Amino acid sequence: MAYKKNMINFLTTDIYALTAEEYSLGRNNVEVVKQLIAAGIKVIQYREKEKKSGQMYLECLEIRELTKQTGVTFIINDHVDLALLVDADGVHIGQEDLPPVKVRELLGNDKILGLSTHSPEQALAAVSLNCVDYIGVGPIYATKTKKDVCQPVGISYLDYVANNLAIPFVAIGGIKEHNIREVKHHGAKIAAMVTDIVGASDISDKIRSIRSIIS
Ligand code: 3NM
Repeated sequence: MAYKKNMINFLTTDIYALTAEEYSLGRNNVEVVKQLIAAGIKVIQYREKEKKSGQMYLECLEIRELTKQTGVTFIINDHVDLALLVDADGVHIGQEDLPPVKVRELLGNDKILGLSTHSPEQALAAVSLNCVDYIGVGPIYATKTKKDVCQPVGISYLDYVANNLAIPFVAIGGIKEHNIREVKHHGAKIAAMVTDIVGASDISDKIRSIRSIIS
């Protein structure tokens, strides 16, 4: 599948940051996004499992405005309706969400569609659908952030994807400053991170410090 124009940030970024207000030390999602953008993050996913859709809509509208002004790619977790309403750049879904082909029908061809995968079989299935732009590969390490996720699949699954598949992928799950070097070493160009970043007292310092390790 040819890469879309709005995949450029994806193909050139190092860190993919996700929101998680409960771990954000009292800062709200919008404040965290402002700090992520100020720190030079180019791809941000809004991930919110607790809030009502009305509140999520208002937050996403604000985040869309901030990301549009700064050329940051804005992906919304799960909620295709929200992504369409605020004109986000794309949607990220999990294995138990609507079938990717159906989500693609709703999204149209210009928006990015990401799919979480947790095994070689799921990765191969994602590729064969021919409608998914990138896959999540994880959880690489143990994580408490995703409540329903399987046991860590470890570095071996990352190796499999890095060595066998051509689809863009992001490594995710338990990735932190102290282990990101290993993830990069095993072929992940993009590391998706939640708590290590949004839970940092100084988000900018944290990102600088992660980048000094992987650059
Ligand atoms: N998806 P943290 S693991 C949102 O394996 C998510 O698909 C995963 O959070 C997957 O960086 C995960 O705090 C949580 O460990 C990642």
